[in-house]
Amino acid sequence: MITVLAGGVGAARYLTGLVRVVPPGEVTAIVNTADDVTLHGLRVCPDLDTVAYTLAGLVNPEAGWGLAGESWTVMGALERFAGVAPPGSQAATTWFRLGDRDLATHLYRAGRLAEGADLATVTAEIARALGVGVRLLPMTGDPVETRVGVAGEGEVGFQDYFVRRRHAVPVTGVRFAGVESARPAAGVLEAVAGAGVVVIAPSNPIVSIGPILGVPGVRDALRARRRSVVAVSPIVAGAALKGPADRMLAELGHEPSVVGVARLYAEVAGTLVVDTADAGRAGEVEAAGVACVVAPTVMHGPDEAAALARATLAAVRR
Ligand code: FO1
Repeated sequence: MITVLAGGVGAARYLTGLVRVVPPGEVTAIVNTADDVTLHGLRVCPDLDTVAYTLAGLVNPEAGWGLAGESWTVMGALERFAGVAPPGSQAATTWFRLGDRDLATHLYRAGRLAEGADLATVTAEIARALGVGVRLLPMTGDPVETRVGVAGEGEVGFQDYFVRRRHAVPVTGVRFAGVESARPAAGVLEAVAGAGVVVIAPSNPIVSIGPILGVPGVRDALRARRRSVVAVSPIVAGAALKGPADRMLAELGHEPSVVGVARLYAEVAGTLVVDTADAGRAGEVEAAGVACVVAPTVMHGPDEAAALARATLAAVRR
């Protein structure tokens, strides 16, 4: 069994490579839910859906999220209420784009949650419906919400920072509201303790992997088997391949480099895989107490993702 701690796009790409190397049924993905947002009475789970859609081969390949071949009729029709929604109301929100087919996923999830099903159960149903063989586990079924301090504006929700502001504003702080009292979803701690290898996928260390590590019990379970936990750096030559990870690291006082990532993960991961562009920094990664493996980590397509998955597994089985 291989367990992968996963955020959104980078993790989803990595997983498409991993399932070419090992049978999907041997993979469990523990997915971040702190990006989740309740909108239009629906519980939207961006990272769970991005992983599910990507593994199902249904994701919009340009965006990395949402469904390919999507239509936007409902969003267009919702615009007509923008003029009457009172200040502060989210009911006519269209800056967070929910496609017509994507909405079906949110309708199903909201309906099942309203019937009393827990998020892990509903996630398994959605994965089964989409033909996803990897076991998808939310990190928790309890409400955890990433709150981002934005310079000069106070604290905003994650999607407000990431989408509405296009993460083009410096962050002054990040916290995961509710994480202290969140219970790991059923199977999460067992998936960490029982796996042959645990992989921390190339996701944003602060807002994608950070919340998962914050769920009580997860950090300890990883630390207990640190030697067979391997992380893949999402930072290559000081930059993030997608999203604000590099800027967030710097804005929050970490070095935006493989060394900064190594220091963040040193307590829970014994090995860090860095891109060939960062081969020269391997010594500093090792000085941070983390074994360093150099391999191509930029995944343009499934072949490179599979090669990275192989290198990651080899790094631990050394
Ligand atoms: N990202 C955007 O940049 N713009 C959007 O309108 C948007 C809508 C959206 C809807 C559903 C979903 O599952 C993801 C969506 N995302 C959108 C991506 C999302 O903000 C990110 O995937 C994660 O939250 C960060 O990993």
